[in-house]
Amino acid sequence: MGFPENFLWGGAVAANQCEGAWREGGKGPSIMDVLQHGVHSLPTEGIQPGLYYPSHESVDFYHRYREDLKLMEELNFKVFRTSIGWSRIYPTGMEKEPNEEGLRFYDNLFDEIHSRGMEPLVTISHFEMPLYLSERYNGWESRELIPLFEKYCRTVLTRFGKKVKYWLTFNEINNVHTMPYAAAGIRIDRASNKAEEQQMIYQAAHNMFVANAKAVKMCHEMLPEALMGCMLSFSGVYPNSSRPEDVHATMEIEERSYFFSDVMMRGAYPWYTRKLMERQGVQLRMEQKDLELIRENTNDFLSFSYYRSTTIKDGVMTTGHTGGVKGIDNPYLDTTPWGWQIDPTGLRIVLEKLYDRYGKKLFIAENGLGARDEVVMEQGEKRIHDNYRIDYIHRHIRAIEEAIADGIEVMGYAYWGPFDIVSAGTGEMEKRYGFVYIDKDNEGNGSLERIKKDSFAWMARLVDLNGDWRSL
Ligand code: BGP
Repeated sequence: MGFPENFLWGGAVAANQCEGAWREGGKGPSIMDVLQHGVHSLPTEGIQPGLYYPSHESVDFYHRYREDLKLMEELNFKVFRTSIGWSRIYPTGMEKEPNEEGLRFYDNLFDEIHSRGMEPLVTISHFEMPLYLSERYNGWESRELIPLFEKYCRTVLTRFGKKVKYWLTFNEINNVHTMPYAAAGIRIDRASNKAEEQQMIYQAAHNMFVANAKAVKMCHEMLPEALMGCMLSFSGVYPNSSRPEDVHATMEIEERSYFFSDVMMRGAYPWYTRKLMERQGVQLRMEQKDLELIRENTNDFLSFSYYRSTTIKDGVMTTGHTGGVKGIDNPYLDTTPWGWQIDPTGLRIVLEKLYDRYGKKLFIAENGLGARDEVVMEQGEKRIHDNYRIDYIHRHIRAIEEAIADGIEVMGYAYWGPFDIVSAGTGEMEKRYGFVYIDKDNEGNGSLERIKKDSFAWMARLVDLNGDWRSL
């Protein structure tokens, strides 16, 4: 038992959920800047005066990253995952030349990450794109985005190639189905019927697959030492009963996600999606070379987020959330106030299934507990007693350790939201994941003060022990 010597312990955030400074440094508005209540809400028509948009200030990482990364160093992290805001580099996506100030920001950020003893793991597009691209082209539904993304990738790979070894193309690409605006910049609310909606979704996915393959190719040609991973959301899904219909419905739900990783890891459209598209009347517009490109440029590793599990009952509608698909509650599991069921063994199962399916290295790019934390005053000091978070991590770490003991190659574990950030799902601040509390509420009030929670010292020690929880 135990974790490999070079295991990458760390934390993960996304630019739009922590940076703020939405109009500074030459940045253009991004799709997240017009959302008030997270990825399931509809964007407002442009930025409306007087309305509150959580991404505009977020937790001000843009100005406070040095302070925050110092805390990450104290946690003994080896890796820090963040994303590049596309609209910091190309404010509308259309410019011929990149915005130097945006590039400089990430130059400094990546330097700081290194100087704090961590490797950056960089998502090229984490639930965002320049707003202009969504409005003009309906996001990834249009093929026009492929060369624009290629240009953006070439810029960041050229500029940061020496500083960044680990790359991811799109965050949770399989959420194009359930949160199409955030994941692909498409407005399915503008589709006139279900068939049109499905057409948009699959077309966007196809264009993103081509863009992903081009990014992989570019990375391999330009940076032979670097790795380009893909990133999906994989929650655990179980049949609600042993009824064969429930088992089959579960399989179909899993295939909705496997579709994405099959294309990017195996390099071909799986048979089950071809059939599904045919039945839904989807006709993909593609170019001759697309399939060859996809076949020849598969990702180097598979990263994924895992928060919880759910159960599937045939005939009962499922919904999609940031934590993955949601069906019926499992009576054997505890549930958070946000309805997420805590299931460490589910993580072990997902790791085994993914390794079995692809046989390539896995990276846990997100895992964590969103909870309502309370600040209490003790001997004149602000304290946050978050034992529930310690318990959650402890149990998930043990599950990962067991999977590693089974022979699965896990590259690392990035805890989601190591300091409190804006929730992607709802736009709230009060759904907190951090080891560091940030004083800000759902309406945007607060001093932005950073306060260590009890879990901070525990996590720092766990990482220092390379995950040896027995010695804690
Ligand atoms: C994932 C996203 C993240 C993140 C996380 C937690 O789906 O990749 O951006 O926020 O879920 O979700 P939430 O913020 O809704 O609690």
